[in-house]
Amino acid sequence: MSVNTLMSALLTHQPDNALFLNTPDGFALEYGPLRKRVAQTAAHLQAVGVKPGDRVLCQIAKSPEGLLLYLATVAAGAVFVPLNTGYTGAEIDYFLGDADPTLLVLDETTEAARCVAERRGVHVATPIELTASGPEAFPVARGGADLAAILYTSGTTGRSKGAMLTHDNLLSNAQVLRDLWQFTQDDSLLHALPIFHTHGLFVATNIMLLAGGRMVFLPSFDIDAVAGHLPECTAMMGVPTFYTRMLGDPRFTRKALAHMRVFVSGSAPLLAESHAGFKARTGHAILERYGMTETNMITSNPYDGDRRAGTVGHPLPGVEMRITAPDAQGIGVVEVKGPNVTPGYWRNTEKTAESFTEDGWFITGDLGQLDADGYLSIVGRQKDLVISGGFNVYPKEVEVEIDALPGVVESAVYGLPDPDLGEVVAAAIVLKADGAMDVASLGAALSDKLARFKIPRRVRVLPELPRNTMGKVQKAQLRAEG
Ligand code: MCA
Ligand code: AMP
Repeated sequence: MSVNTLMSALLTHQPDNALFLNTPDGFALEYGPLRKRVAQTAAHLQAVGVKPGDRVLCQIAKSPEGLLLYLATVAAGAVFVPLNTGYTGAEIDYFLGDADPTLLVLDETTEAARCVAERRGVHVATPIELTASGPEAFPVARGGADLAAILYTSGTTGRSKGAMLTHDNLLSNAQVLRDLWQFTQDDSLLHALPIFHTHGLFVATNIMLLAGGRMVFLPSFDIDAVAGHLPECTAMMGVPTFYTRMLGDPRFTRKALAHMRVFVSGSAPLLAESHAGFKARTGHAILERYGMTETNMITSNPYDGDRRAGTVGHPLPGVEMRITAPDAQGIGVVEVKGPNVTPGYWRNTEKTAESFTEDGWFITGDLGQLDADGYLSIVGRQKDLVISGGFNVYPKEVEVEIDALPGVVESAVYGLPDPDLGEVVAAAIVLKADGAMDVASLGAALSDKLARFKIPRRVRVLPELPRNTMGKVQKAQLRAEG
């Protein structure tokens, strides 16, 4: 009999197994009730017309219901498409058009949202409606090559692309990471990441569901809540900002964290000094790994063995990695092949073709270098990208919006180092005569177009942009000038 590949693996634990979820407001769910609620939610999805292969587009706050919706969508044979909660109406409209969903899930279904969605023939519902008790549906059979999710990532041309992720992509990566990082049902993960990205949704959640462990599910990274709940946890996963904030707080001592098994970092570079500082303060060597939405996780530092600061470790078992066209220092583009890699971008054969080599390797756009022991370091990026607190911002997308503003001739958007977020978005703008622009006025002008995290926090007005002889804007020079 055919099975639902991902759900058959994730929802196998005994009904009385350790708590699956536990939120600060006391919400608790064990594996038995979880299975039942997933089946009930899948039935609601089917009742509103969601069929196998259909997309379910969601923009919802982090909650246990959000997680049920992910699992139920996959159980119904459909494709989960979560969106950053910061996206504006204009951004959502683009995703509605591109993802072409059957159902849009919003925390509050305002009249305006219903009108926009219904004009496109899309049903609108809330997570509460969809996760209410009712009849149960059996998981719909889905094979490993079927889609489980589409995650949007911005592109260098300014338009977001939907990375398609199959059941096999997600399951293979979660199995490898569970084993490598030795997660078991005795683990309790402090989960403070959002669940609309790979890190919080797939790396954290799929691993814990596979292991049959417990999660303390915080709505966001609140340092007091983290300090309060870490004593009942064994593991934590986070972006580097989590660890720099913990280092700035005297409560996270060696004694307070002595019971912890592992701290994992990823999504953005962890500074070697943060790694060393955390080790000196707490005795824990943070385990840094590297991945991408399109590839899931690619490399990891060892669980047993030397976790080297400033490196992202070795390729995961079953994942092939190579560095193409290395220069004299061995620096080249990281390329990947394996069961973890996306089959391509949703309804975008052109971008899919551009992202793979002729012999089938996915081109990450990251510049890497291997040391003598095969540890990879990400030393730069070929792609024009800013990573702010773990959120990716593609400068082109912001430049297009700034350039469209009245009074603007042109702009260049780039990243500047920031002690808290790693990088922040900055803009250099050339104005028509007599214009003026600062952070506040630019923020106000872009507020209904771009999510807050994409809006420049530093703005400079220049008479012209620095260009090389080829006419290319010199972003390195802008960065150096601050
Ligand atoms: C929030 N704001 C931000 C960011 N987050 N601005 C720039 N960069 C950010 N990352 C803005 C809000 O819009 C708001 O703006 C103001 O900052 C305060 O919001 P608040 O929610 O209080 O922010 P915070 O607590 O400071 O949040 C920072 C954070 C959070 C904890 C680092 O951004 C976070 O949880 N990031 C994790 C991202 C993540 O999961 N990435 C994984 C991607 P205003 O005041 O103007 O309204 S997956 C991935 O990259 C790959 C696959 C991988 O390898 O994992
Ligand atoms: P995303 O588009 O959100 O999937 O982000 C993927 C990108 O984040 C990668 O291509 C890298 O540039 C970056 N990234 C993820 N993890 C790390 C890490 N540990 N160190 C450096 N960069 C990272």
